[in-house]
Amino acid sequence: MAASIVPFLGGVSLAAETNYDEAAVRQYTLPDILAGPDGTAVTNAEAWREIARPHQFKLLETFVYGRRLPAVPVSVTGKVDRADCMLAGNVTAERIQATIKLGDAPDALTTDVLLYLPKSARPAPVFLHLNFRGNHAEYPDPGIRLSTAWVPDNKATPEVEHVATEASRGTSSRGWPVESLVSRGFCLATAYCGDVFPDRADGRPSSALKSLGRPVEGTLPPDEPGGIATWAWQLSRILDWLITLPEVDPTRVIVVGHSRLGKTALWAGACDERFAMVVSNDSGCGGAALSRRNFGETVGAITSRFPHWFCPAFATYADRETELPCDQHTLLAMTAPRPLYVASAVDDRWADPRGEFLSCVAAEPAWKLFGLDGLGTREYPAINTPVGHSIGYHVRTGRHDLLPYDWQQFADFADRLLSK
Ligand code: GTR
Repeated sequence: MAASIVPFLGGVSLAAETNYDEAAVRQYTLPDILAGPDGTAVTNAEAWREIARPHQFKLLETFVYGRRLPAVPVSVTGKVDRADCMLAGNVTAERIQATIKLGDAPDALTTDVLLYLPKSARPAPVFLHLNFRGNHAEYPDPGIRLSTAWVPDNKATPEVEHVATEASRGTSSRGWPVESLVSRGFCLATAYCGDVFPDRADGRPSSALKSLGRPVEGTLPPDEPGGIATWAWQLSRILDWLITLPEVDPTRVIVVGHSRLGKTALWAGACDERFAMVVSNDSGCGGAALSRRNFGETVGAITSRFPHWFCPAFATYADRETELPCDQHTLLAMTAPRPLYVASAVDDRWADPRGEFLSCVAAEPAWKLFGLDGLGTREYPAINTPVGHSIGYHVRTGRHDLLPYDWQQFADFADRLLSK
Protein backbone atom coordinates (compact mmCIF):
# COMPACT_ATOMS: atom_id res chain seq x y z
CA MET A 1 0.00 0.00 0.00
CA ALA A 2 1.48 3.35 -0.97
CA ALA A 3 1.20 6.30 1.41
CA SER A 4 -1.75 8.58 0.80
CA ILE A 5 -0.28 11.25 3.06
CA VAL A 6 3.46 11.65 3.47
CA PRO A 7 5.27 14.31 5.45
CA PHE A 8 6.99 17.24 3.75
CA LEU A 9 9.33 15.74 1.22
CA GLY A 10 11.55 18.64 0.28
CA GLY A 11 10.34 18.48 -3.31
CA VAL A 12 11.03 14.75 -3.72
CA SER A 13 8.11 12.35 -4.01
CA LEU A 14 8.75 9.30 -1.87
CA ALA A 15 5.13 8.21 -1.62
CA ALA A 16 5.49 5.34 -4.04
CA GLU A 17 8.48 3.98 -2.15
CA THR A 18 7.00 4.09 1.34
CA ASN A 19 5.87 0.70 2.57
CA TYR A 20 3.01 0.64 5.07
CA ASP A 21 2.08 -2.99 4.51
CA GLU A 22 3.12 -5.50 7.20
CA ALA A 23 2.83 -8.30 4.63
CA ALA A 24 5.48 -6.57 2.50
CA VAL A 25 8.04 -6.29 5.30
CA ARG A 26 11.08 -8.31 4.23
CA GLN A 27 12.63 -10.90 6.52
CA TYR A 28 15.74 -9.63 8.24
CA THR A 29 18.33 -10.79 10.74
CA LEU A 30 19.63 -8.28 13.25
CA PRO A 31 23.30 -7.99 14.18
CA ASP A 32 24.13 -9.42 17.62
CA ILE A 33 24.36 -6.52 20.08
CA LEU A 34 26.31 -8.68 22.51
CA ALA A 35 29.15 -9.28 20.04
CA GLY A 36 32.62 -7.92 20.67
CA PRO A 37 35.16 -7.05 17.96
CA ASP A 38 35.91 -10.73 17.21
CA GLY A 39 32.21 -11.55 16.83
CA THR A 40 31.97 -13.55 20.06
CA ALA A 41 28.95 -12.72 22.20
CA VAL A 42 29.64 -11.66 25.78
CA THR A 43 27.79 -13.44 28.57
CA ASN A 44 28.12 -11.19 31.59
CA ALA A 45 27.77 -7.55 32.60
CA GLU A 46 31.46 -6.97 33.07
CA ALA A 47 32.34 -8.22 29.59
CA TRP A 48 29.51 -6.08 28.20
CA ARG A 49 31.03 -2.99 29.77
CA GLU A 50 34.62 -3.84 28.83
CA ILE A 51 34.25 -5.49 25.43
CA ALA A 52 30.86 -5.47 23.71
CA ARG A 53 29.53 -2.04 24.62
CA PRO A 54 32.65 -0.13 23.46
CA HIS A 55 32.64 -2.10 20.20
CA GLN A 56 28.93 -1.57 19.57
CA PHE A 57 29.24 2.11 20.46
CA LYS A 58 32.04 2.44 17.92
CA LEU A 59 29.79 0.95 15.22
CA LEU A 60 27.15 3.58 15.95
CA GLU A 61 29.78 6.32 15.81
CA THR A 62 31.28 5.03 12.57
CA PHE A 63 28.14 4.24 10.60
CA VAL A 64 25.30 6.37 12.00
CA TYR A 65 26.03 9.44 14.17
CA GLY A 66 29.72 10.24 13.80
CA ARG A 67 32.42 10.42 16.42
CA ARG A 68 31.48 11.55 19.92
CA LEU A 69 32.38 15.20 20.37
CA PRO A 70 34.77 16.13 23.19
CA ALA A 71 33.73 17.74 26.46
CA VAL A 72 34.62 21.43 26.81
CA PRO A 73 34.48 23.64 29.91
CA VAL A 74 31.15 25.40 30.35
CA SER A 75 30.60 28.75 32.05
CA VAL A 76 27.67 31.04 32.76
CA THR A 77 27.64 34.24 30.67
CA GLY A 78 25.96 37.20 32.35
CA LYS A 79 23.73 36.68 35.33
CA VAL A 80 21.54 33.75 36.23
CA ASP A 81 17.92 35.00 36.35
CA ARG A 82 15.86 33.53 39.16
CA ALA A 83 12.18 34.28 39.68
CA ASP A 84 9.39 32.81 41.76
CA CYS A 85 6.32 32.15 39.69
CA MET A 86 2.75 31.06 40.16
CA LEU A 87 1.83 28.71 37.35
CA ALA A 88 -1.67 27.81 36.21
CA GLY A 89 -3.56 25.76 38.79
CA ASN A 90 -1.81 27.63 41.64
CA VAL A 91 1.37 25.63 41.20
CA THR A 92 4.33 27.45 42.70
CA ALA A 93 7.70 27.13 41.01
CA GLU A 94 11.04 28.83 40.62
CA ARG A 95 12.09 29.80 37.10
CA ILE A 96 15.79 29.91 36.30
CA GLN A 97 17.29 31.19 33.06
CA ALA A 98 20.98 31.11 32.24
CA THR A 99 23.15 31.54 29.18
CA ILE A 100 25.83 28.88 29.09
CA LYS A 101 28.99 29.32 27.08
CA LEU A 102 30.09 26.07 25.49
CA GLY A 103 33.88 26.03 25.62
CA ASP A 104 36.53 28.69 25.96
CA ALA A 105 37.40 29.13 22.26
CA PRO A 106 36.86 32.74 21.08
CA ASP A 107 34.12 31.57 18.70
CA ALA A 108 32.45 29.26 21.26
CA LEU A 109 28.64 29.38 21.05
CA THR A 110 26.18 29.84 23.89
CA THR A 111 22.90 28.16 24.71
CA ASP A 112 20.03 29.58 26.78
CA VAL A 113 18.75 27.13 29.39
CA LEU A 114 15.29 27.49 30.94
CA LEU A 115 14.30 25.65 34.11
CA TYR A 116 11.18 25.34 36.23
CA LEU A 117 11.80 23.88 39.67
CA PRO A 118 9.43 22.74 42.37
CA LYS A 119 9.71 24.91 45.49
CA SER A 120 10.01 21.89 47.75
CA ALA A 121 11.23 18.30 47.32
CA ARG A 122 14.77 19.34 46.48
CA PRO A 123 17.19 18.19 45.18
CA ALA A 124 14.78 17.30 42.41
CA PRO A 125 14.95 14.78 39.56
CA VAL A 126 15.11 16.57 36.19
CA PHE A 127 13.53 16.05 32.79
CA LEU A 128 15.88 17.70 30.28
CA HIS A 129 14.76 18.10 26.67
CA LEU A 130 15.82 20.12 23.66
CA ASN A 131 13.13 22.07 21.83
CA PHE A 132 12.51 22.85 18.16
CA ARG A 133 11.68 26.58 18.07
CA GLY A 134 13.18 28.36 21.09
CA ASN A 135 12.48 28.31 24.84
CA HIS A 136 9.87 31.07 24.53
CA ALA A 137 7.72 28.78 22.33
CA GLU A 138 7.68 26.05 24.99
CA TYR A 139 5.58 27.81 27.60
CA PRO A 140 3.39 30.97 27.68
CA ASP A 141 5.43 32.81 30.31
CA PRO A 142 6.18 36.42 29.23
CA GLY A 143 9.33 36.32 31.39
CA ILE A 144 11.03 33.76 29.12
CA ARG A 145 13.76 35.28 26.96
CA LEU A 146 12.80 35.41 23.29
CA SER A 147 15.30 33.42 21.26
CA THR A 148 17.53 35.51 19.02
CA ALA A 149 18.83 32.47 17.13
CA TRP A 150 17.79 31.43 13.63
CA VAL A 151 14.49 29.54 13.94
CA PRO A 152 12.63 27.45 11.38
CA ASP A 153 9.45 29.04 10.05
CA ASN A 154 6.54 28.03 7.90
CA LYS A 155 3.15 29.51 7.05
CA ALA A 156 1.51 27.94 10.09
CA THR A 157 3.84 29.41 12.73
CA PRO A 158 4.34 33.05 13.80
CA GLU A 159 8.11 33.27 13.21
CA VAL A 160 9.00 35.72 10.45
CA GLU A 161 11.96 35.24 8.13
CA HIS A 162 13.53 32.87 10.66
CA VAL A 163 13.28 35.35 13.52
CA ALA A 164 11.20 34.53 16.62
CA THR A 165 8.35 36.94 17.34
CA GLU A 166 6.31 37.75 20.45
CA ALA A 167 3.43 35.90 18.77
CA SER A 168 5.38 32.64 18.96
CA ARG A 169 5.39 32.62 22.77
CA GLY A 170 3.86 29.45 24.16
CA THR A 171 2.89 28.09 20.75
CA SER A 172 4.49 24.68 21.47
CA SER A 173 3.29 24.48 25.09
CA ARG A 174 0.91 21.58 24.43
CA GLY A 175 4.04 19.40 24.38
CA TRP A 176 5.34 20.47 27.79
CA PRO A 177 2.91 20.07 30.72
CA VAL A 178 4.97 22.17 33.14
CA GLU A 179 2.38 22.51 35.92
CA SER A 180 1.58 18.83 36.27
CA LEU A 181 5.24 17.75 36.19
CA VAL A 182 6.43 20.43 38.62
CA SER A 183 3.60 19.59 41.00
CA ARG A 184 4.78 15.95 40.85
CA GLY A 185 8.21 17.13 42.08
CA PHE A 186 10.14 17.17 38.81
CA CYS A 187 12.46 19.95 37.74
CA LEU A 188 12.09 20.72 34.03
CA ALA A 189 14.89 21.99 31.85
CA THR A 190 14.96 22.89 28.18
CA ALA A 191 17.11 24.60 25.56
CA TYR A 192 16.80 25.28 21.84
CA CYS A 193 18.68 22.83 19.57
CA GLY A 194 19.27 25.60 17.03
CA ASP A 195 21.58 27.33 19.49
CA VAL A 196 24.30 24.84 18.53
CA PHE A 197 23.27 23.61 15.07
CA PRO A 198 20.59 25.38 13.00
CA ASP A 199 18.39 22.58 11.67
CA ARG A 200 18.97 23.02 7.96
CA ALA A 201 21.19 21.34 5.38
CA ASP A 202 23.58 24.31 5.32
CA GLY A 203 23.61 24.72 9.12
CA ARG A 204 27.06 23.24 9.70
CA PRO A 205 29.20 26.40 9.18
CA SER A 206 27.15 28.24 11.83
CA SER A 207 27.19 25.30 14.24
CA ALA A 208 29.27 24.62 17.34
CA LEU A 209 31.32 22.20 15.23
CA LYS A 210 33.34 25.17 14.04
CA SER A 211 34.59 26.14 17.49
CA LEU A 212 35.34 22.46 18.11
CA GLY A 213 37.74 22.54 15.18
CA ARG A 214 35.74 20.17 12.97
CA PRO A 215 35.53 20.61 9.19
CA VAL A 216 32.33 22.47 8.31
CA GLU A 217 32.56 22.67 4.51
CA GLY A 218 33.57 20.54 1.56
CA THR A 219 33.76 16.76 1.57
CA LEU A 220 33.51 15.43 5.09
CA PRO A 221 35.07 12.27 6.54
CA PRO A 222 32.56 9.37 6.60
CA ASP A 223 32.36 9.43 10.40
CA GLU A 224 32.10 13.20 10.77
CA PRO A 225 29.39 14.11 13.32
CA GLY A 226 26.29 15.96 12.16
CA GLY A 227 23.35 17.73 13.75
CA ILE A 228 22.23 14.86 16.00
CA ALA A 229 25.73 14.41 17.44
CA THR A 230 26.04 18.15 18.01
CA TRP A 231 22.66 18.35 19.76
CA ALA A 232 23.63 15.34 21.92
CA TRP A 233 26.84 17.17 22.85
CA GLN A 234 24.75 20.23 23.77
CA LEU A 235 22.69 18.06 26.14
CA SER A 236 25.85 16.84 27.87
CA ARG A 237 27.20 20.36 28.25
CA ILE A 238 23.89 21.48 29.75
CA LEU A 239 24.17 18.52 32.12
CA ASP A 240 27.67 19.71 33.13
CA TRP A 241 26.07 22.93 34.33
CA LEU A 242 22.83 21.47 35.73
CA ILE A 243 24.66 19.20 38.15
CA THR A 244 26.36 22.22 39.69
CA LEU A 245 22.96 23.47 40.93
CA PRO A 246 22.22 22.42 44.52
CA GLU A 247 18.50 22.19 43.66
CA VAL A 248 19.16 19.43 41.12
CA ASP A 249 19.73 15.75 41.93
CA PRO A 250 22.75 14.87 39.76
CA THR A 251 21.90 11.16 39.94
CA ARG A 252 18.41 11.62 38.50
CA VAL A 253 18.71 13.66 35.30
CA ILE A 254 16.48 12.17 32.59
CA VAL A 255 17.05 13.04 28.93
CA VAL A 256 13.88 13.22 26.82
CA GLY A 257 13.33 13.99 23.16
CA HIS A 258 10.63 13.97 20.53
CA SER A 259 11.11 12.96 16.91
CA ARG A 260 14.52 14.14 15.56
CA LEU A 261 15.25 15.25 19.11
CA GLY A 262 14.18 11.78 20.29
CA LYS A 263 16.91 10.34 18.08
CA THR A 264 19.16 12.91 19.76
CA ALA A 265 18.09 11.94 23.30
CA LEU A 266 18.95 8.30 22.57
CA TRP A 267 22.37 9.22 21.22
CA ALA A 268 22.99 11.59 24.15
CA GLY A 269 22.18 8.78 26.58
CA ALA A 270 24.56 6.48 24.68
CA CYS A 271 27.40 9.02 24.74
CA ASP A 272 26.92 10.14 28.31
CA GLU A 273 26.12 7.62 31.02
CA ARG A 274 25.51 10.37 33.56
CA PHE A 275 21.97 10.55 32.14
CA ALA A 276 20.13 8.34 34.61
CA MET A 277 17.26 7.50 32.27
CA VAL A 278 16.57 7.97 28.55
CA VAL A 279 13.22 8.70 26.88
CA SER A 280 12.50 8.53 23.15
CA ASN A 281 9.19 9.83 21.87
CA ASP A 282 8.22 9.00 18.26
CA SER A 283 11.90 8.98 17.28
CA GLY A 284 11.42 6.63 14.31
CA CYS A 285 14.08 6.08 11.64
CA GLY A 286 17.58 6.78 12.93
CA GLY A 287 16.05 6.70 16.44
CA ALA A 288 14.31 3.74 18.07
CA ALA A 289 12.94 2.12 14.87
CA LEU A 290 14.83 -0.74 13.22
CA SER A 291 16.41 0.30 9.92
CA ARG A 292 16.27 -3.22 8.50
CA ARG A 293 12.47 -3.26 8.77
CA ASN A 294 11.25 -1.66 5.56
CA PHE A 295 8.22 0.12 6.96
CA GLY A 296 7.72 3.90 6.92
CA GLU A 297 10.76 6.15 6.67
CA THR A 298 13.93 4.59 5.25
CA VAL A 299 17.64 5.39 5.47
CA GLY A 300 17.45 6.70 1.88
CA ALA A 301 14.47 8.95 2.63
CA ILE A 302 15.88 10.42 5.82
CA THR A 303 19.41 11.04 4.56
CA SER A 304 18.23 12.68 1.34
CA ARG A 305 15.90 15.08 3.17
CA PHE A 306 18.12 15.68 6.20
CA PRO A 307 21.72 15.15 5.00
CA HIS A 308 23.02 17.15 7.96
CA TRP A 309 21.63 14.95 10.75
CA PHE A 310 23.87 11.87 10.55
CA CYS A 311 27.49 11.15 9.61
CA PRO A 312 28.08 10.84 5.85
CA ALA A 313 28.56 7.05 6.09
CA PHE A 314 24.90 6.49 7.05
CA ALA A 315 23.59 7.73 3.67
CA THR A 316 25.66 5.09 1.88
CA TYR A 317 23.40 2.42 3.45
CA ALA A 318 20.31 3.65 1.58
CA ASP A 319 18.61 0.58 0.10
CA ARG A 320 21.22 -1.71 1.68
CA GLU A 321 20.20 -1.45 5.33
CA THR A 322 20.85 -5.18 5.75
CA GLU A 323 24.57 -4.46 5.36
CA LEU A 324 24.71 -2.00 8.26
CA PRO A 325 27.04 -3.47 10.92
CA CYS A 326 24.61 -2.24 13.60
CA ASP A 327 20.91 -1.42 13.77
CA GLN A 328 18.83 0.78 16.01
CA HIS A 329 18.46 -1.88 18.75
CA THR A 330 22.21 -1.31 19.16
CA LEU A 331 21.42 2.29 20.05
CA LEU A 332 18.73 1.28 22.55
CA ALA A 333 21.10 -1.24 24.18
CA MET A 334 23.53 1.58 24.96
CA THR A 335 21.16 2.74 27.72
CA ALA A 336 21.47 -0.57 29.65
CA PRO A 337 21.31 -1.07 32.57
CA ARG A 338 19.67 2.34 33.03
CA PRO A 339 15.91 2.68 32.53
CA LEU A 340 14.82 3.34 28.92
CA TYR A 341 11.36 4.43 27.80
CA VAL A 342 10.25 4.29 24.16
CA ALA A 343 6.93 5.86 23.16
CA SER A 344 5.10 5.52 19.84
CA ALA A 345 1.82 6.79 18.40
CA VAL A 346 -0.43 4.49 16.42
CA ASP A 347 -1.02 6.86 13.49
CA ASP A 348 2.67 7.79 13.27
CA ARG A 349 3.31 5.09 10.68
CA TRP A 350 6.19 7.07 9.13
CA ALA A 351 8.09 6.38 12.43
CA ASP A 352 7.12 2.64 12.37
CA PRO A 353 5.67 2.09 15.88
CA ARG A 354 5.99 -1.69 15.61
CA GLY A 355 9.62 -1.31 14.49
CA GLU A 356 10.25 0.76 17.63
CA PHE A 357 8.70 -1.97 19.78
CA LEU A 358 10.66 -4.76 18.06
CA SER A 359 13.83 -2.75 18.58
CA CYS A 360 13.12 -2.73 22.34
CA VAL A 361 12.60 -6.50 22.22
CA ALA A 362 15.91 -6.95 20.41
CA ALA A 363 17.78 -4.66 22.84
CA GLU A 364 16.59 -6.60 25.89
CA PRO A 365 19.58 -9.02 26.11
CA ALA A 366 21.76 -6.08 27.24
CA TRP A 367 19.57 -5.60 30.35
CA LYS A 368 19.41 -9.36 30.96
CA LEU A 369 23.19 -9.36 31.44
CA PHE A 370 22.54 -7.21 34.51
CA GLY A 371 19.82 -9.52 35.80
CA LEU A 372 17.14 -7.03 34.76
CA ASP A 373 13.89 -7.85 33.04
CA GLY A 374 14.00 -5.33 30.18
CA LEU A 375 10.72 -5.22 28.32
CA GLY A 376 9.43 -8.56 29.56
CA THR A 377 7.11 -9.21 26.62
CA ARG A 378 7.27 -9.98 22.91
CA GLU A 379 3.63 -9.25 22.35
CA TYR A 380 2.80 -5.89 20.83
CA PRO A 381 0.74 -4.09 23.49
CA ALA A 382 -2.78 -2.76 23.15
CA ILE A 383 -3.10 0.96 22.48
CA ASN A 384 -2.66 3.20 25.56
CA THR A 385 -1.38 0.27 27.63
CA PRO A 386 2.20 0.85 28.81
CA VAL A 387 4.30 -2.30 29.28
CA GLY A 388 7.77 -3.18 30.48
CA HIS A 389 10.20 -3.31 33.37
CA SER A 390 13.60 -1.63 32.85
CA ILE A 391 12.51 -0.88 29.28
CA GLY A 392 9.11 0.81 29.14
CA TYR A 393 7.02 1.08 25.98
CA HIS A 394 3.65 2.42 24.95
CA VAL A 395 1.80 3.09 21.75
CA ARG A 396 -0.87 5.71 22.25
CA THR A 397 -3.77 6.83 20.12
CA GLY A 398 -3.15 9.67 17.73
CA ARG A 399 -0.43 10.98 15.52
CA HIS A 400 3.19 12.09 15.62
CA ASP A 401 3.29 14.40 18.64
CA LEU A 402 4.48 14.78 22.22
CA LEU A 403 1.45 14.95 24.47
CA PRO A 404 0.62 15.14 28.20
CA TYR A 405 -0.30 11.44 28.03
CA ASP A 406 3.28 10.63 27.00
CA TRP A 407 4.79 12.77 29.78
CA GLN A 408 2.52 11.15 32.33
CA GLN A 409 3.91 7.73 31.41
CA PHE A 410 7.50 9.02 31.52
CA ALA A 411 6.89 10.47 34.99
CA ASP A 412 5.22 7.27 36.25
CA PHE A 413 8.14 5.23 34.89
CA ALA A 414 10.69 7.59 36.49
CA ASP A 415 8.85 7.43 39.81
CA ARG A 416 8.98 3.65 39.62
CA LEU A 417 12.60 3.24 38.51
CA LEU A 418 14.45 6.26 39.87
CA SER A 419 12.74 6.87 43.18
CA LYS A 420 14.98 7.37 46.16
C1 GTR B 1 10.34 14.02 9.84
C2 GTR B 1 11.45 13.03 9.73
C3 GTR B 1 11.40 12.15 10.91
C4 GTR B 1 11.28 12.92 12.22
C5 GTR B 1 10.46 14.19 12.09
C6 GTR B 1 10.66 15.26 13.13
O1 GTR B 1 10.13 14.76 8.73
O2 GTR B 1 11.27 12.32 8.53
O3 GTR B 1 12.53 11.30 10.92
O4 GTR B 1 12.50 13.19 12.75
O5 GTR B 1 10.68 14.84 10.91
O6 GTR B 1 11.73 15.40 13.70
O7 GTR B 1 9.74 16.02 13.33
